[in-house]
Amino acid sequence: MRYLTAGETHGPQLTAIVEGMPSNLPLTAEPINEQLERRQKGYGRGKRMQIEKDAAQLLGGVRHGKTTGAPIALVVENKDWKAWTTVMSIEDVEEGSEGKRRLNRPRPGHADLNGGLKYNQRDMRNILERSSARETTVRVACGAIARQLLEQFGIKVASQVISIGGIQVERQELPLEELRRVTEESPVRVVDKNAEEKIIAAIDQAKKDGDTLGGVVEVIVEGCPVGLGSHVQWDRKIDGRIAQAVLSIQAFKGVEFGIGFEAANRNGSKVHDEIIYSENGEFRRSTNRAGGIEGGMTTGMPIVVRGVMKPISTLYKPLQSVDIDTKEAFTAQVERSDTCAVPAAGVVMESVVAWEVARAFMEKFGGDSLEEIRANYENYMAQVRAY
Ligand code: EPS
Repeated sequence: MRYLTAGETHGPQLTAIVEGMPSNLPLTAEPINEQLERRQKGYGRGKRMQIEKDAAQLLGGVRHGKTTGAPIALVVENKDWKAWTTVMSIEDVEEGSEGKRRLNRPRPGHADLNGGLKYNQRDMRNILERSSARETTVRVACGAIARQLLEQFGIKVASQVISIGGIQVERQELPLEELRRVTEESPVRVVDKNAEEKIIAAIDQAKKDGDTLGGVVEVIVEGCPVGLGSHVQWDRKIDGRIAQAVLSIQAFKGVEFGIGFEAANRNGSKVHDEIIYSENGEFRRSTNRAGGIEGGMTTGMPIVVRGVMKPISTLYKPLQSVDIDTKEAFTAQVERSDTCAVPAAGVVMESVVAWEVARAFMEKFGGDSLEEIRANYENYMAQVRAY
C-alpha cells in the first residue's frame, strides 16, 4: 500500500493516488468527507477554513460503491483558488504579474529558505505553496480509506489533545467510543472542560499577540491483532514506521509510544508490562506502558502514540529574517495562517497512523480482495488462539 499527493495550497486542487487497496471494500466519498470535515474544525484556525468546504471526489478505482483493486484517484478542490488564478497560474503570465505575492523574506521555522536555496527558486512562494499544511487535507482523505479497511476487522482509531501552549489536560480513562464523543464536542478536542477554557483563553491571547501555539496529541488504535510489523528487519518495525509517518506531518517535532520518554526515568520493573493468560484464553499484558508495541510488533493491546506539534511558524508579529534581494535584515513575510492548529492536527495524526497500521495489516494478511484478506486473517487468528 502506498499513496502520493500533489497540489499547492492555493492551486486548483489537491490530488492523491492510493495504490494497493484490495477489491470489494465498500467505499464512497461520504466517510472520507466526514474526516475532512473533522480536520477543518478546531478553535484557533484562521480565515481560510471559512472559505473552504473540503469534499473528496473519487475519480478512479471505485465502481458501484466498492473498490475494484485498481489505484484509487481522488481530488479535493481548493475553493480559494478563484482568488489566486493569476498568482498560481499554470501557464505563463503577463509581464509584471509574475512578481505578485512573491515571497522574498523567508519565515523562520518554515521550509521557505532551505527550499529556496535547494530548488534555486528566487520566489519562495514555490516552496511555501507545497510545504503548507493544506496538503494534510488529502492525507486525511487517504487515511479515511485506510480506516474503512481497518473497520472491516474491528480496528478503531481515535485521538485527544493532551496539551496546548503548556496547558496540560487532566487525563481520564474513557472507552474509545466515549473518548470520540467527548473530544468531538470540544472545540479544542480535549476531555477536560477546565483545561478547555484555559486553552481557549491562551489561544485568544496568542492571537492578540500575533503569536502561535503548539501542543501534544495522542492517538489510540484499538482492536489490532498481535503481530503487525516485525522484529526481523529495521524497516519493518511498526513503531519506527508510525514514528516516521507522524514526523512527516507538517510542524511535528517529536513522537513517543506508551509511557514514552518517561521510561528513561524509571526502573525496568516499572516500565515493562507483565504477561497474563486471561480467562478467555488470550495472552494479555496487565498494563500497557509499552503503548501496544514490543519488538517492533503489535501486542494486541491498544497502540498509544503521542506527537508533538511546534507552534506554526507564520507569525503575525514576525521574527527577524533577511530580504533575499538586498540581503538586509528585515522581518519575515506575513501570510494568512492559523494561531493554533493542534486540534486539527489530531485528526491528521489519526489518519497517518491509520494508514501505517493498515499498511502493516495488508503486509501481514495480503490478498487482492477483501474476501481473501478475511480468510487469511481468520486463519491466523485461529492459529493465535490455538497457540
Ligand atoms: C491550511 C493550513 C495552513 C493554512 C492554509 C490552509 O497552512 P500553512 O502551513 O501554509 O500555514 O494557513 O491556508 C492558507 C495557506 C491560506 O491561504 O489561508 C489547511 O489546513 O487547510
